[in-house]
Amino acid sequence: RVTTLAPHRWQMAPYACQRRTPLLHSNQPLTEALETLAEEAGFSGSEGRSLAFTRAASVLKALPGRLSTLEELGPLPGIGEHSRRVIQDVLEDGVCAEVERVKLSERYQTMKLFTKIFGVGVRTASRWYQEGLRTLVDLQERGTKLTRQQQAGLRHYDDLNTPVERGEAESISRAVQGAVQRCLPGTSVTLAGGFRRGKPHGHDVDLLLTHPEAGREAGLLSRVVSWLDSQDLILYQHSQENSYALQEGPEPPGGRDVMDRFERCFSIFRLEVQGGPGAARGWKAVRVDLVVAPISQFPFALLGWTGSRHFERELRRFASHERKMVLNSHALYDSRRNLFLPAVSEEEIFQHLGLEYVPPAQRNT
Ligand code: DGT
Ligand code: MG
Repeated sequence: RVTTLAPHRWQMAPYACQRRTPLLHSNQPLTEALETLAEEAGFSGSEGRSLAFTRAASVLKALPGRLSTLEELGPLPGIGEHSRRVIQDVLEDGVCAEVERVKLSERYQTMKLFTKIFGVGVRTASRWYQEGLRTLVDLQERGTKLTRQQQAGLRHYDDLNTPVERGEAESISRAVQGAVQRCLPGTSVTLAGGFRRGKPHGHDVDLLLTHPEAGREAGLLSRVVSWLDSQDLILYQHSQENSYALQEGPEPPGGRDVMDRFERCFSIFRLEVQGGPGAARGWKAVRVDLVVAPISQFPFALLGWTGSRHFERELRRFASHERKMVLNSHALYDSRRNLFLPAVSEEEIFQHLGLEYVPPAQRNT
């Protein structure tokens, strides 16, 4: 008896927050190509196009095996025509000419160089590019006006663009732990961001602080930062006060960036090191974000600061489009019933949303 096998087709849930996406996957060359185009689109201010490439890459990261032909993709959600062409090129030739062109283009390379400066976003980088600036030396020689943050970013450029190892992140976490125990015993320090998702290295260290008694955390950050500073552990910092008032109700998604409303410190730490690039001087500059959350908002803050960025975006999109709920790093609001849905854990937030729980290690979309 002869059976013809139908070509294999992958199945996939439409939202990235409904899928499990491990750190390591089998389609690296494809996702790298798509993410380069996503980055390039972001540099040109084409947010929609950037998102389309990011979505396509995210689908491929969740595939359980290596894609060998375009046909296997079938009608998978979230992969548009342009992304399919890129995938086909890479599958057939190992590279995609469009991606290679982008990578070699002066604009892309310059934008990458400038946006890697702490405190420089796409808009500033783009303006500098238009003004004819091309190198870091150009910035200095032409007397470009820089904020205090950008000056620090430029001063520590090489260190800040050297990956932070997990051991280094843990050592910084311990130093902050020591500081909070002096300032407010009982405060917990949680390593969030990529490290919580199991990444072996990252671009910064994201630390979440909270205290089990509501209200005790007020004013904590400035005391912690002063103490760390007195120990010569801080090379740069600027803090922002808590500007979130629950009474106001959450803002609609896609509006202002609501994740930035916690009491928060953007800093550069001076980390003592034995080996690596800073070994000769004995220390290395590391980007650290300290965020203070009141205990009632902690599960939302933890979920919001664990990432990935695309996972977060998809969670909020799912909440809004599928559940008429507004999710941010402070709260979850049900617009149909006009009420906030409290939670004491990340699991409970997923339950409120009617989503299967996705552990941090599977949020690498
Ligand atoms: P990394 O540090 O490059 O290894 O990777 P991640 O995943 O740790 O990325 P990171 O540190 O930029 O951000 C971690 C999560 O925290 C991310 O999913 C979103 C949230 N987050 C961090 N900074 C901001 C911010 O300024 N605004 C908003 N809305 N969210 C942020
Ligand atoms: Mg991070």
